[in-house]
Amino acid sequence: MDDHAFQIDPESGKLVFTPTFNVASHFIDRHLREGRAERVAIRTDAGQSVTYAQLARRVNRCGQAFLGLGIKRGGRVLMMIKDAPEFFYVFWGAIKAGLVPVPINTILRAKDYKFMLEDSGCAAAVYSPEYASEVEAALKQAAPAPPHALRTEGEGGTLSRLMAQASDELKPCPAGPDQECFWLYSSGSTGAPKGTVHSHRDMVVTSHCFARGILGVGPEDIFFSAAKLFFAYGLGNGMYFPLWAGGTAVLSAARPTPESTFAVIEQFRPSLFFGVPTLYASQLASLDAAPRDLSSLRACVSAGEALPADILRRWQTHTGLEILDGIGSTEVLHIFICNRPGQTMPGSSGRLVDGYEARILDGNGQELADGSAGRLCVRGGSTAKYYWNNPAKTAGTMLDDGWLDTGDTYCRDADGYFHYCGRNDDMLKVGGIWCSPFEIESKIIEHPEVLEAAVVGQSDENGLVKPAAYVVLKRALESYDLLREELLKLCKKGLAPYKYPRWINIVDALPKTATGKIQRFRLREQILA
Ligand code: 3UK
Repeated sequence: MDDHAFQIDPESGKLVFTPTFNVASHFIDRHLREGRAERVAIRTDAGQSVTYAQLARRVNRCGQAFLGLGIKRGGRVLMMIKDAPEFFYVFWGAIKAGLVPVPINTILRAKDYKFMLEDSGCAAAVYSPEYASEVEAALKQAAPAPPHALRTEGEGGTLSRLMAQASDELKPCPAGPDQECFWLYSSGSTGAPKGTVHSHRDMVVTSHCFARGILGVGPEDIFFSAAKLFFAYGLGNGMYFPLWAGGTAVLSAARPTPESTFAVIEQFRPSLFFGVPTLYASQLASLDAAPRDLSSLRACVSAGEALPADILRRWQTHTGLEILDGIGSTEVLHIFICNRPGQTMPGSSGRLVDGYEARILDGNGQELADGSAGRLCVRGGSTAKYYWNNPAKTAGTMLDDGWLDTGDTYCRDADGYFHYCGRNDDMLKVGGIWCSPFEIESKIIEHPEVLEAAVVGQSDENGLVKPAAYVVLKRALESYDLLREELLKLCKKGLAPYKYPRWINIVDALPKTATGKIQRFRLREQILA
């Protein structure tokens, strides 16, 4: 075998990589060798279209631009970039040049970016001009500030200008299948995100196991992911699955609403659509009002949080299509348990994806029989090796022999279907994105009238979890309407937009431990009672 290649071992079905392996060669350069140079790799709703040949040259230019800045091998490149072709250039250009791209959620606030700029010790931060105000505020506060900060385009010394001056040739930096390739930040229950370190092999494994194994992707497929590229789910759906298949990625930088997503589907006629449950729920409400043309789709996928059975059933009635619900995580990189086409069980996350193993453990680490709920642990070829700079969290999550603790409680039935039973921590998924109750509580107690606060998940009318706040005040007030308004304003201004509490309840006291720690699980029990 030439370098940068892999084979499937006919006996074990496992992927066997050449010792020298830079994943950019497979996802980017292979298409030129295989005669796809003039095929369209990317289309955008801003009217752009990029062929595989153009993509390969721009990836090289971008890698060369980073090397030209003097960024050394292994240097992190933080990416606050919208869903647009530049995202591809930066991500793959960095990897091909031996650097480590770190895509970051683009709807965060300056304080979040400051943390990641400092925690990653990045060599460069690259951002779309749209996010300049939060990112540049963070760049001013960060200590130390990264040596290089670049807007992708627009005024001043931008990446697009450096790319225009750079060579369009670049040899892949020799790496290995198990060498560090890219990071994704995963949120923690105290609000401090953890840099999750992935290797060169990991995108190959998820593409092979999930995109090929479950979806059967091929070069004719057109992919549209409403989940953005910065999210591990969207990174696969909207970028590296299409590149794996030699298909076309359709990108939209717009906020995913029923109108914006349906408009993209009608215009670009994708064969595969990827969303989160919250979006499917709002798309259904819009379909009730007016039908849309979804005839191009052959499969719809949902992940990020549990898909309520009722949403799946209503979607089937309206569109004649299934939604394949699957659970993935930043640590595993993509979906490892999933419903298969023609075999969906509404309300279940489906069965194991081939290539992954799962165990459900009790509190003592003993494996449980089918039908009992416990901690879900998973093993497979795409799991992250460690969290950056966080040996304690690494030891708690990445267990012996390659097993990973998902932090979820699951129950497997006799037919091998997995049923989600909740989180082992207090973290919430809102619209598929992590939300730390601690972070929202900290914001609420900034208000001078507030003594203490607790935030828990509560189901809305679609059965989807949203944050609910329980607030104890320092003194009684005549009316609570103004206070509720002020608290909402405080949260909407200081937190990422999806994190504000949808309900604010004023209460006399909160359930606590003897040591004074708020017991969110007891609060949840009290609400259900
Ligand atoms: C929860 C689900 C029930 C679960 C992700 C697809 O969501 C992704 O990654 P994150 O790191 O979160 C992981 C956690 O989210 N979850 C995800 N999907 C489901 N719970 N049903 C589901 N279908 O708590 C899990 O531990 O943000 C999803 C692909 C890649 C991903 N990173």
